[in-house]
Amino acid sequence: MLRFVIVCFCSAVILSAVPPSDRYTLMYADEFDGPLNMKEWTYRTGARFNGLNLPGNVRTENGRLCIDFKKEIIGGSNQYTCGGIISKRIFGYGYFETKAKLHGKSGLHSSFWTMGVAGDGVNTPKANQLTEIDGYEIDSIKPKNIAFNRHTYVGSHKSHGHAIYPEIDSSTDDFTAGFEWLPGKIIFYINGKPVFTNVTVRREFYGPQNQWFTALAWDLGKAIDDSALPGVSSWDYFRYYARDLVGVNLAANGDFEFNDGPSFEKSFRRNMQLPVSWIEDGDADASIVSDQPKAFSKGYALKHISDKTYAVTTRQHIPFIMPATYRLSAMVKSSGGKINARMRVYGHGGVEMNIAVPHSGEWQKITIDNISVSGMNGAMIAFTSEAEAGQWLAVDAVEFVQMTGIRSDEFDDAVAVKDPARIVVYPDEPEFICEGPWKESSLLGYANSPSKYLDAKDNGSVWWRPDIVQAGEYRVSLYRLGRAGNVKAAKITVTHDKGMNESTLDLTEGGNDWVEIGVFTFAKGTNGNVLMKGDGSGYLRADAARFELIK
Ligand SMILES: [Ca+2]
Ligand SMILES: [Ca+2]
Ligand SMILES: [Ca+2]
Repeated sequence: MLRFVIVCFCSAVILSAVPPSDRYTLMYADEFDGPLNMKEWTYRTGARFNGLNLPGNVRTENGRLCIDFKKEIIGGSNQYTCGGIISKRIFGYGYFETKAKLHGKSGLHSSFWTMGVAGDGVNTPKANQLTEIDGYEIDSIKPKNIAFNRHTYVGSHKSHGHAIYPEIDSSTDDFTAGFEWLPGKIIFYINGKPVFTNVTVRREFYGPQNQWFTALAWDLGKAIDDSALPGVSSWDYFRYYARDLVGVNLAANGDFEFNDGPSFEKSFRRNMQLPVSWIEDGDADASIVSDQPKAFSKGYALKHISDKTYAVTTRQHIPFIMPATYRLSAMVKSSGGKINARMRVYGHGGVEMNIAVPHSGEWQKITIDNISVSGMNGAMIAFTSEAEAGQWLAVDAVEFVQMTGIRSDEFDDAVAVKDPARIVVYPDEPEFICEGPWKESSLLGYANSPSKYLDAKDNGSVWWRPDIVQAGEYRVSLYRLGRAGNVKAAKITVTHDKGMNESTLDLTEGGNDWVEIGVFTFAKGTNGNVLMKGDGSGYLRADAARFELIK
């Protein structure tokens, strides 16, 4: 159920944490009053680890979701049974919270977590398993070990930072658990207190995911304590809050990169017919992820093409965003001919807005500005083509960005939205050019991006060469990863509109900090650059360069 209400956190529920800041607005809540709403949830089913997930083990009682843990005779043999529910809706950046009291004798793994599942292809995408955020996982044999984690599933499965909070017993009293999912970081809360932060790298795989409440029989190699059965884990509510995210790209997989990649393991190779995080209508076979023509960003783009006359839409719902003004943009290319293609936004509380995709053999940016999102349903963004056989459209770098609202500087640079007056060149971008055997470092640089390093004796160099859109005076800064084993005096050469400027930068000093190199005039284009070379012994470390227009 959707509730557009201010919730009163009365003193009777002392443990009910309020959101981490007053910027948050409640967007969705299920208080688990009355029978479980099967329009909103599906059951987890099937055998996993030591248990059989059964819908019959899921119930509501006294305003709580209860999952029973039993040992019972099924099909003539003794089995442990348990259960879980998965939301039909998907939830993205925001604050997720529940209150729980869990089974406390050995054998049950109770979790509050988010992870994408295969959707129905109508309301949610068929391919959408990008990330998993474990608001907590608790093994009842150790009810005081509240574990947090984040996983990614694109390309291969990776776990990024398991942590344990050991301060409370999850089985004796209700406790609240929440997490803020923000660009660049996830902050986990217990009883309203931030207890762990998981840093995500810039441009982490992003897309709204499904919410799970599960209790799974799992012996972890120890005996399950049958004497404590039947047991139960229970949850009082699920609440989800959104906040202003001005400047953040909220499109899921707007670069169409999550289907495949050169280093991806075969088992995680995706079906190129199903663009991850997108939904297809009409002649779905005409909507694919492709590396032909060459993508605008990285390796792949969306392509509409068929050997028959076709009509197809590739769309995504951006749910639970703050009412504000948004901008939709994309890079596009098309074959020309009679193809009739449009970029569209609808379902945002106003009449549909759309723009024709021009016929162009070069990548062109198209934009729909001043999209006023009202109400709580978010917005649908879509690309629709009607074309003859052989005619095609390509789309890449889709951005849906909040333009009005409360700004925050804590993550503006963590996202891919380009501001021509504030250019940041990162080591994973084509404007960062290195020569020599540079390696990717595990040291995270600016906006949690991996940095690069090189042994100075290998005589390498690096250029940051921004594409200047607006000529003018720019303050140039380098993000320094100062470490004791680095080069003492790295040589910096700035090539600008009036000549060259040489200086040195001490890479043994500072920590993770911006260092101003100077103010220089740059003409439009890519003639201006910053060059860094090593001198002496130690490591040369390179990360982001920033060019801020000052006049
Ligand atoms: Ca409740
Ligand atoms: Ca791309
Ligand atoms: Ca398709």
